Amino acid sequence: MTSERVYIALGSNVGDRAAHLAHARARLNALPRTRVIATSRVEETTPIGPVAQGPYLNQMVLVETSLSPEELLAQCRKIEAERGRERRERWGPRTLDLDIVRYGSRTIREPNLTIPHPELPHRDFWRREIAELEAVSLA
Ligand code: A4P
Ligand code: MG
Repeated sequence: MTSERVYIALGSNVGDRAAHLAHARARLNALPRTRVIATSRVEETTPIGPVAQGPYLNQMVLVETSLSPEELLAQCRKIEAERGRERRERWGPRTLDLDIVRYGSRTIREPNLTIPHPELPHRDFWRREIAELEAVSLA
């Protein structure tokens, strides 16, 4: 089965932010037919969007997987739930968020899944983190 390179963005701004990110990295690496190839630096970032909230820790993870995009999304939702993620308002504070930013070179436009992630052009820290991972993974 062929596998694809997928960039997953981690974000947290509630509770023990570093521990939430560590949980996500470990769980992604333990998923079936999936392994973590490289991780970017963890960055503290100013919250984006209309909601007043605390600063985020953000990190990009590069995985190789043969899970389908839909299977991977379901796993990401499960990992978020394990850290007590509650969905109240869009762009509101969260213990743990996993966004699939890129999935190989695919373009997906489904009601519950848009790839590349539509915020990619607007988030400098994501683009910086991806550039960091591309440098590592091509070396
Ligand atoms: N969904 C669609 N496409 C995707 C994708 N590529 N990856 C759907 C993951 N999910 C995707 O997500 C809502 C629905 O989006 C999911 O059910 C899935 O089917 P959600 O996580 O429940 O809601 P959300 O996170 O509030 O919305 P969204 O649009 O994912 O927002 P973002 O982009 O995650 O923004 N500031 C800083 N500094 N750092 C941050 O990381 N994040 C946000 C949240 C706001 N401000 C931030 C940060
Ligand atoms: Mg999200």
